Amino acid sequence: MSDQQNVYPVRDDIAAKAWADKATYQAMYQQSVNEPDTFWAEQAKRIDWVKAPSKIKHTSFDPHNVDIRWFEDGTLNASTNCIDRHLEQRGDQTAIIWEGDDPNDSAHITYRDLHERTCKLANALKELGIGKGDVVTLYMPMIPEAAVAMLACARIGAVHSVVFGGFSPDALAQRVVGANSKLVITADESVRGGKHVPLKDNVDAALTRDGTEICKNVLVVKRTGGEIEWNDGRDVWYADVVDKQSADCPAEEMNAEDPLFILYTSGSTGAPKGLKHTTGGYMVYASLTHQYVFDYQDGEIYWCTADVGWVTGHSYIVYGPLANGGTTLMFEGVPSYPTHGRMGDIVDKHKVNILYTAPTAIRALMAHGDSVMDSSQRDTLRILGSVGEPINPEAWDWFYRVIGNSKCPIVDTWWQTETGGIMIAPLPGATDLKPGSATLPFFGVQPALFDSEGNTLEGAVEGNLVLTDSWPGQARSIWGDHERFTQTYFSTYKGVYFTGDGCRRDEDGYYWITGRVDDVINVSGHRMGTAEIESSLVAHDAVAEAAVVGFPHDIKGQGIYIYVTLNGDVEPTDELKKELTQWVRKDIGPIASPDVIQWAPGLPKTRSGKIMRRILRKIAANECDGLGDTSTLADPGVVDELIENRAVR
Ligand code: 6R9
Repeated sequence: MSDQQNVYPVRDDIAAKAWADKATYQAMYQQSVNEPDTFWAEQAKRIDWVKAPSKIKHTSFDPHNVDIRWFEDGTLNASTNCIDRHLEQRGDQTAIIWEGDDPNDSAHITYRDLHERTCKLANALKELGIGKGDVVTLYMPMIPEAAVAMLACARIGAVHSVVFGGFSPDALAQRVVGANSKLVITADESVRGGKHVPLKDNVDAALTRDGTEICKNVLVVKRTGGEIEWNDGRDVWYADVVDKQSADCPAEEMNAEDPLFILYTSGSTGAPKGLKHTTGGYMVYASLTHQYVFDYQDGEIYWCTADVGWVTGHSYIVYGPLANGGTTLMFEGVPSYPTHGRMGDIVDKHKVNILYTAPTAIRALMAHGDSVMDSSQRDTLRILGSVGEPINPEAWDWFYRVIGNSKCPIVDTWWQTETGGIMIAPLPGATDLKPGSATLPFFGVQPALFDSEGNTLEGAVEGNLVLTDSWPGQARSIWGDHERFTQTYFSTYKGVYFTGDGCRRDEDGYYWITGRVDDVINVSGHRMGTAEIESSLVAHDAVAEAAVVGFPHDIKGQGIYIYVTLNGDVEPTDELKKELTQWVRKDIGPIASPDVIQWAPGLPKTRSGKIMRRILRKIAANECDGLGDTSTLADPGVVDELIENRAVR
């Protein structure tokens, strides 16, 4: 089908009251790229500054000197922007709706409550010796305290580093050490789908690892009352230290370029890297994108289903919606519990207007048929959003038709941990939709497609997606390793930011993300480096060598396919496959669970010893006919062996 046949024009009812129609988008976009200083000086006014910036854009992508600064002489505080400035007008408005894992559990937290809770925790953090510039690690369930903790850190100028609660003790330890973190905030247990996850036990295990002595305290929220070990002198109950504090805590005046948070993400090589996001540009960008991309209108109920452990949770559960004085819903559980109708039920229960979720969640529900949404009406919905991976047209259609009752535009939002906020996406009142396309760039975003030699490709074409100039939400560095930041993003193509994604542009200038072109895989919207999983496997005694690739998976988007070469004397048994599966889960976390393990007596390598992943990807995808050129292989025979014994799915 040609792209032209499947177009969903902007709806009149949406355009009539939207923040931007077609002409507004065009005018604002043109100004944002032609006169960035003028455009962003104006947009910066949406944020309350202690001292308004006079310098706007100061950025260089030159690989000899990558230097990214926005609003550099401005000062502000992120937490007052998310809370205090709303108190007068909307102190009694709900800031956070919390929906527990159990459908009978929910809570409404007003802006006034949020202020009190944030100030008390901020004072408690000070009592624990945390101050400006210190890094606090958050390893938390999806409970209001997670948002409060982020805001409390921001209030006193501490830098938060949220680690997804599904990561293993080792992964957590690595991030505590990497960020030199003095405090971990956690809960006794988290609850998801009726099951308890032992967060505190995981923290205990993590803090036995080398280098974690830097961490002096563990602040523990009592979520379930489940049994936990207690380490006197290190562990502190949240209520014990927070409840007694004053509800007043002056906010630290931060420079626009002071760090707001670190967030670890996977790349194609090496250990996960902690991206550094700063305060001023990030806040301007998170709030502007949240308003325009979701067309957020005053009083609307907005629900992003992400976890706060991912960048989507940072920008679009916490900072964006709260900076805009919105009502943001935070869900503790999973869409399949207690029934597959839960997502629709929550929409009805809380009268949700905007629903932002991930293709993998949609596909998982879709697999149960249209009737999974029978328990709900969902007629409050106005706008739908998708993020995390390409959305296939079938899932798009189901999302549109079944969840959105064929009346809600879908904003397919392409962006990354590194970009801080949404980069390519439709605006509901301005952009005609094409299922599967993230459509057009947001204000200030200048995409280009490059071939592998670094030539710019014009017109309707496919290539590697780069961004030719900076935007305010961009990560400034990798924590403690600016050289790696430069190497990773600015050295493949000189003078531009390389995204790692492949992309097609059609005749209307619409962008269609095709997926990663590096060794990063995307499993259920979670980013993982194949190298991380490989290094976990080779640490097992039985394993001589391992190669990990992604393969197409109906629900997860990509699954994890592992080729393992065993040490000479080891028997390849099903028991051992189970053991290796457990090994990886334990080492990295359940999100890295292998889907398929194939024994590989040999791996296809070039004569210089490089594993030919291109071939392994084809075999894993069952595309054995088009293997392409194998003549550079040191031993072409291993390929036949792998094809013959490939795992049949
Ligand atoms: C926000 C987030 C980033 C990678 C990115 C790309 C993929 C995200 C997408 C998408 C196609 C979309 N991705 N959104 N691909 N269409 N709408 O997901 O950040 O976890 O860092 O992942 O996810 O491959 O490079 P992060």
